Amino acid sequence: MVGVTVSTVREVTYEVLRNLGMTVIFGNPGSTELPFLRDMPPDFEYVLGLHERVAAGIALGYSLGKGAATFVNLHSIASTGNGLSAIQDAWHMHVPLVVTAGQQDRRHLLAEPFLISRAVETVRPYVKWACEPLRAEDVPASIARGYHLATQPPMGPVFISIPMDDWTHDCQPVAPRQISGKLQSDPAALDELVQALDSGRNPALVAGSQIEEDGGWHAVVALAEHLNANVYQDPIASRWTFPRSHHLFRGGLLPAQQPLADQLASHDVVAVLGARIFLYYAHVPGHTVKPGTKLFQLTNSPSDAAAALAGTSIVGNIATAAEYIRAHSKPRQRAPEDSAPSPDPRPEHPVTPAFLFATLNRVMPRDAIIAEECPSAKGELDRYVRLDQPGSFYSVPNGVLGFGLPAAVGLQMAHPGRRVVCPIGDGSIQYSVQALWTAVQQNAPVIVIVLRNSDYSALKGFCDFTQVGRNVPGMDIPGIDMVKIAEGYGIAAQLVDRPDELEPALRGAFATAEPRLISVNVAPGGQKTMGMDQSVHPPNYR
Ligand SMILES: Cc1ncc(C[n+]2csc(CCOP(=O)(O)OP(=O)(O)O)c2C)c(N)n1
Repeated sequence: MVGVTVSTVREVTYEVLRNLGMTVIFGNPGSTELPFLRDMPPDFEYVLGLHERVAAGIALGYSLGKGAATFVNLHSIASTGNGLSAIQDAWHMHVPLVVTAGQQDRRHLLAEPFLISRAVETVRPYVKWACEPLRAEDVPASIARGYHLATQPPMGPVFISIPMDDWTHDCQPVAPRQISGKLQSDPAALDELVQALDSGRNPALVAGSQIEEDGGWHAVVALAEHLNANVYQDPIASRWTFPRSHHLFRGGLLPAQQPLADQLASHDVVAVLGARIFLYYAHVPGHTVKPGTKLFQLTNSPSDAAAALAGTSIVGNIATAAEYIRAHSKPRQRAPEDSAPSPDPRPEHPVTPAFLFATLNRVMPRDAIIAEECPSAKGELDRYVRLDQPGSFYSVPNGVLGFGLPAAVGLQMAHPGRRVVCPIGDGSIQYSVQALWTAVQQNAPVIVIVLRNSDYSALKGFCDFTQVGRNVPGMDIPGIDMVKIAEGYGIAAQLVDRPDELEPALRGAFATAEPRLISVNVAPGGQKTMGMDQSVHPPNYR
């Protein structure tokens, strides 16, 4: 066209990313990405992860911390495969990652060259949209389209595969657009819930992770206080979405049918805000809730609404729904319930997880953030760590280890004014240990606390829980020196063996503005599986 300045796919893509606010690129490069990455504009930053699980996992933490979409650039199928578990985490956690990966040169794809990628097919079950644009000049608009899809509720990752010869093609600019994707629930359906709450004897709320996705923390606290209702956290919560020391908070629900129904048995109306009904782990059949209980679900996910096992589901934004219910329902009075504080754990040798978390809770700033992955010590963490601010807690969304450390680094990068703590098992840290290096390179002062019990305690606990027995291989991991490994990546590290060494080590870590790793020799845990023991009648796999 005469008189129109023609840019390249590469130039237009950088302009699209700039307009969408995605100027930090998380990745691990390969030959198929070099034509894009060369001469990166100076207003962009590249954050290198030494493994793609780590690069995409740090992006995930960054996205959670910023509450914004984040751009990831992986290498062909080689690194999309490696990064898949982080993409899966983003899928389950509703995190808007815009993931791209290089593809071989279009001109010889038919000949199946070295590094040819079937990444689109590989990631499809775990993304909202996966495509390889049919034409080179569609690449920037595909990234914009992916962004707009990723950021609409329920948010989630998208994937675009880009052949390496596309970047030099001519391309027209892509005009920036705005999309408002906030969906309001049907007021008639909310009125039904209001009526149930008004006529209920003892209603309860279940807080789920979507409360944070929808910016509903304060609206839900206000609703709970208005209703004077007990509040439970959803089972195996990937985010804490209610202040832990609030007088209405009653702890987490158990992840199995009958035990969960038993926990809620005293309530005649249960409103689940932003969670599935329900996320289970052990198969203990039973009712979803006690028969006769009126069960409601508010969710931003049509898929979760469709999959709920029981009750009435109302799709829409959680924050505005909570505000509507508060404005239309009757306030309730009732005498506060007593809840005995957990007893102070004693300093024992080896250190117990309970003592570790009680000490951490005493020492850490009240606005600290936890990104955790300590399977057998989860119960103690839950009991002793009390954080009351939004955005304080993140955990493995679907049981795939490797989430915790990269998420902690990304969260720390997103929140330079808050301190991120990563309590992590000596087994779990091995799945994404390279994130330590990025923490050092990015000056992200994350505090990593390794619970060193030299085994897979959670699995041993599960063996007992399900009566599989202990004659199972691969349960012990002796001889790992995390202090040396951390030092090898350039991070200051120290070993804690005795209980009296713990508090000074933690205080020392909080006093510096650098990343730190503290490896604590702890007593093996795993007496309970996600808070459950034989009393719940677990499945028997023997
Ligand atoms: C990627 C992945 N591999 C394996 C597992 C199975 N798994 C669940 S818990 C666990 C043990 C983790 O060990 P550690 O971090 O030391 O915690 P501990 O059980 O000792 O508390 C393993 C291997 C998993 N969930 N995810």
